[in-house]
Amino acid sequence: MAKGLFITLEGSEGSGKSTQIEVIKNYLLSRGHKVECVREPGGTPIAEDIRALLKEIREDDRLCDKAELLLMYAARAQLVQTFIKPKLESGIDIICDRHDLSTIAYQGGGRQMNMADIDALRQVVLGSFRPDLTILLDLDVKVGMARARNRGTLDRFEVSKIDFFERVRQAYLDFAKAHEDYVKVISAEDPIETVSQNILKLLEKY
Ligand code: Z5A
Repeated sequence: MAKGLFITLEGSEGSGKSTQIEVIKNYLLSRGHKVECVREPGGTPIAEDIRALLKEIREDDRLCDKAELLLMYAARAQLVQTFIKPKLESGIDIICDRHDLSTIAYQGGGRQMNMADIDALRQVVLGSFRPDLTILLDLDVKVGMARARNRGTLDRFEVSKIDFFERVRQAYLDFAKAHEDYVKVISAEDPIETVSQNILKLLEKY
């Protein structure tokens, strides 16, 4: 049996990943694929508990950067081992809202953590496992922040300052440039329908 496709969506906050994931799902379903969607951090009961810890702003304790990084990889290990790999093996396509590139962008770029540490953890958790296709939705940081802020209460990541999100965006673009074979950049500043059409064009080509 053919393996499923592993497609990831990346981008900073408000870039429209959750909005566009349905477009990709419907496209694949229309082509006769079996498809499941998940998000990171999260996607299994244990990984969703870790997600809650990661997003919560606590008055009694502050999550330090190293703990944040380890929790991201703990959640990813659980999701990849118990959900993503078995589904792909059984021929089901997986579309994942964020994956390992988010760690490179947020913990590597945003938090300016040591990339060698991140690479070492990736090796332990993922080895050579990587997406077949990553769609990076890129947009001006201020536009993304305004979209996210329209939704109300901010989580532990969303309260970050603009220079944090500028570093995240730059790390994303740098990685995309160095991995053009599977990371494709699409502007997320256009209207929702235009972004969807550009994603569909990319999938047709792919
Ligand atoms: N994180 C990390 O640090 N390291 C890691 O390794 C991983 C994650 C895996 C997860 O939060 C946080 O974890 C994330 C990074 C960190 N934090 N940040 N910031 P999340 O999953 O809750 O948040 P998110 O991934 O950033 O999702 P989001 O803010 O909901 O963004 P989105 O899914 O990309 O956007 P959306 O919900 O589809 O759209 C947001 C709004 O914009 C909504 O009202 C839409 O209708 C609107 N929208 C979308 N597209 C458009 C266009 N084209 N025009 C106008 N309006 C639009």
